[in-house]
Amino acid sequence: MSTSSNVAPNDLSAFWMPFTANRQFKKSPRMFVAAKDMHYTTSDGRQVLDGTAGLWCVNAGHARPKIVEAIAKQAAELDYAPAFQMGHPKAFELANRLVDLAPEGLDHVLFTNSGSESVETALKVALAYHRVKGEGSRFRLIGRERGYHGVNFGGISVGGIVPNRKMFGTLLTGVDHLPHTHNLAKNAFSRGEPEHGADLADELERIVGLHDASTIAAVIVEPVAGSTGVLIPPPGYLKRLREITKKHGILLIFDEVITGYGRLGTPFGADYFGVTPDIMVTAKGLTNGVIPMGAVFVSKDIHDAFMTGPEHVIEFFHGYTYSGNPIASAAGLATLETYKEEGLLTRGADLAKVWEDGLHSLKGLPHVIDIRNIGLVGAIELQPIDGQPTKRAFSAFLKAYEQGLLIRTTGDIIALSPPLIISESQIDQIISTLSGILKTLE
Ligand code: PXG
Repeated sequence: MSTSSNVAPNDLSAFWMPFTANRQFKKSPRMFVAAKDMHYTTSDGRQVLDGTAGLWCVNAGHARPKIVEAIAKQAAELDYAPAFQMGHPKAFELANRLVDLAPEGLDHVLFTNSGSESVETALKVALAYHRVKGEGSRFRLIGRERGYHGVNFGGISVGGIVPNRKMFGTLLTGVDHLPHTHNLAKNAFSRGEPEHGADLADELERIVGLHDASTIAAVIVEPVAGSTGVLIPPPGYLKRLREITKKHGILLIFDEVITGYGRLGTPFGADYFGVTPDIMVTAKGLTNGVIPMGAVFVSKDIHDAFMTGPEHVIEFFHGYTYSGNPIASAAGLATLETYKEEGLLTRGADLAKVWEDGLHSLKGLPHVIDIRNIGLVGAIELQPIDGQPTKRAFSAFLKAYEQGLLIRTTGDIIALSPPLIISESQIDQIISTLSGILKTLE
């Protein structure tokens, strides 16, 4: 048997790891055994600066006392309560706090256990909403190329990342995709929102023209596409999507699993861009990544459309055993308190300039073909090695880990999204470590 700090490579075969090069990992494992604030501790006792907030979720940093205490207390007090036909106070309290924080008009919350489940929930609400309104012909869902909406069937159907889709059969039918907005030729090395490409939102008019508005239920996009390499929308793009969807009675869903809870320097991406969707999908930062939980915000209009018929009948046939789980709810409440006490939901805005200047100082280093930033998110796009896509960025990831820095890579793009408690000197550390690595990459 192994303990967490004593894991030998021959113990590793049973766990088929998610989105991981399993054979490479198991030959040369990278293990974290502890974490505090901005740092992980590795199994060989090294400190690693967290440049990615875990997987874009630990927005308040690691092992924050309030959250740790809330979880322990809740586990002892009420560990589980049935989620269907029964309630417990903390889920209601959390929903109220979330609605207070959300853009005006998003007045109701459905709880889930992940971003992927939040996406499925949102898509199902959208389809059912039209049906209860008597517009059941609206069955189409429109996503976007290079979009990431988790890994379940609805999410990969509206998503636009080829390897996540191509293995899995026919997916959902009745799905179409907007073009993505990434344009290196015109927008490389933009700071913040890139200048060109707002007109790509008009492609939605083309799609509506093709299928007819009466068949379209919803459009789902990430305000800033995260997993696919930090693709930032051109100014006006999301506003235009809002106008077109409204005009045609189509619901607009923002997938804010990454952009929610302070990542852009505002509570939500909707606040950053000044565009309110009909449905907002969140997870990750909701509980600081500590306990799995997601929240789907919906407008009053959507919610109220379901509240008809006999009162003893279930209004929406959907939910999870762990929807609004007591421990997750307690973690969510403590997380929101921590964000509030420390001003973390807007701290990204204070740091954005330092972050932007640091990142863009890497321009001109070998293989760097683009640098992008918004709030406390950054991306460095590298020229792929001929015939070996992803290899260059992956070797940057391995080198960074050896040098005490955690980064993410997707394709040949390095993505950065540190906890919102990061100090300016830690930003400098990220930039100087990356600068050293970029100079030595093959
Ligand atoms: N929507 C969006 C926009 C996401 O970014 C999901 C849905 C799915 O969430 P769950 O909780 O089911 O994983 C995500 C998840 C990365 C990375 O490094 C991104 C995610 C997850 C893991 C890694 O790009 N995003």
